[in-house]
Amino acid sequence: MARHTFARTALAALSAATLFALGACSSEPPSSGDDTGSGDGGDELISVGFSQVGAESGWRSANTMSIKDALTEENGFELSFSDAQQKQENQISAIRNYIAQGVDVIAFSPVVETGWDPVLEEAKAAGIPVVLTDRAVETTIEDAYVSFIGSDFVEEGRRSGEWAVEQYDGEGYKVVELQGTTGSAPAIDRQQGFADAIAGSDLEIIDSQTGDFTRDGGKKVMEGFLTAHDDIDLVFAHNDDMGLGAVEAIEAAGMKPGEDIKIITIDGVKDGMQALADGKFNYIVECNPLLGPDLAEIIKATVAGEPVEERIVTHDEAFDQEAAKEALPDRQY
Ligand code: GYE
Repeated sequence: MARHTFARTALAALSAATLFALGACSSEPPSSGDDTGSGDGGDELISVGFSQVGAESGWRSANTMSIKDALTEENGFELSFSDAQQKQENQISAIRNYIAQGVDVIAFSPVVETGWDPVLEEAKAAGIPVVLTDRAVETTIEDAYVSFIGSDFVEEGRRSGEWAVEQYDGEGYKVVELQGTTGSAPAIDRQQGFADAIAGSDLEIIDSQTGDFTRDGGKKVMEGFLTAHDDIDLVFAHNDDMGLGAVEAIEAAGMKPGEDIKIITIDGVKDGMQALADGKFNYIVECNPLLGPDLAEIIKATVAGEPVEERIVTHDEAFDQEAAKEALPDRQY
């Protein structure tokens, strides 16, 4: 299948009004939950098997809602949706089920970067196009997927680090890092981008561990950091949820998050933006979870045999405390 220039409607199409309208019908996805696509190709609907990472964060919930809202019967899709609970083996078996069902298109958000070659090869052999959303894979399979839609995670890490340097360089800040899921593209890339940005400054990462992108994980790891170090100035959390867990741990230790210990996170979901507006976070680099509309377009173009864009990079903003106060009332997720 040819793939070069897909006239990208991009995220300009994701106007607030559109998102709001999509959000309004989110509660009743047509056929979600349990690997039930028909894939018979006998009707007009495009059958899609989507394997989601899990439900680990506010970002993920918004992402799932966006996908289910975009891939509706009304829009021409029959969606089979499965939640892998952050386990690669669950994703691989979901994808194998979709191959066995003979869906028209498989889409997934890979929990980790590596280990996908066999199942990607199987999809290719079955002639089923694959679309990646959100996270990247490392693969040796040629033309393993038609398109990859998602943010530039290295850039998100870099922007977080650049802001930290701008604000705090010269103060000898000690930084702890709450990493996302080990081996996942956003954890690898955000760590890299942040490290690159603070190189040459006097900010120093004194500890770095995974909190698996969950609030609980962030809290537990932060408790450990607070026990091990009495000189933490700044937390860099790879997502809002882990940052919110850190807030709980810092408060429980009798300190003020956002003041005694500064916090920078990535995502920009409502709870994170609220914490920023409340002065408990100091900065958020946004990661846009609303990938459903672009995914729907890419799938339609793929099935129609039209060329599609190989990589669609989502547009992300960044917020300080004042910007969060302004943005909060209109925040959709
Ligand atoms: O930042 C985090 C989620 O892959 C971009 O996964 C996504 C990340 C997001 O759990 O909150």
